[in-house]
Amino acid sequence: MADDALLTLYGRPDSSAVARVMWTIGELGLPCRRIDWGGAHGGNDDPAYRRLQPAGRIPAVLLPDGTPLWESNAIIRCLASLYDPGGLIPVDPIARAGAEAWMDYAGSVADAVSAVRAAYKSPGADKDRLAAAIARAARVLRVLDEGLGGGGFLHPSGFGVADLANGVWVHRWFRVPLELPGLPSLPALRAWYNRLRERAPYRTHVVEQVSSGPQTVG
Ligand SMILES: N[C@@H](CCC(=O)N[C@@H](CS)C(=O)NCC(=O)O)C(=O)O
Repeated sequence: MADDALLTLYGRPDSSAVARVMWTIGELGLPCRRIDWGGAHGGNDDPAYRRLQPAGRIPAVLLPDGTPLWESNAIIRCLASLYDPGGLIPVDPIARAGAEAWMDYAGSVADAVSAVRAAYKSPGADKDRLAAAIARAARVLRVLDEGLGGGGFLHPSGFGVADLANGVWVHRWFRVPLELPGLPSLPALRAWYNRLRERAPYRTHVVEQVSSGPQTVG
């Protein structure tokens, strides 16, 4: 590799998991070569790729020394720890666990937002299924809304891994069609989303890549 500070990422840019890792790399200002992989590009089952990413999913990342990383949140934690300890990720174990709790909670956010998207995109969009999915998402997202309180970011130490793990799903949430019935009011979450949108790496890797086309019901 010509540039020994270069990261390599395998993955298509419109994947939510790829987007949050690219966003992290952008926040860290690290040079990165992204190779289109997965989706229409294929390659997931190449034996050489499976050695980097045992599940055949995207993304996979190679550190400058060739060490492979997989699972987006593990990659985010590792890059933050290597390149910005005490910044994007707390060093103190208790503070770190607090930030990582929000990272783990992103799994619940992903499931809830995905269920709403699947319900409104399904042909004929079943009203009961949609109402149940929206009610569940409202409960899950209210935890973020209340966690954010008056402002700032998800973890008291400031912008970091907690935000990086959740930001793509909240973007997807605020892209759902406004005509869906029963959408909750989430003022603190909306304000946080607006603060994220002020960050150039978020706009480049999340807003412009993920769910960027029209979102329609049915
Ligand atoms: N938990 C994994 C999820 C990885 C995953 O499911 N990625 C999806 C895209 S978001 C994927 O590989 N889909 C198949 C493909 O795009 O080829 C992570 O966060 O890295």
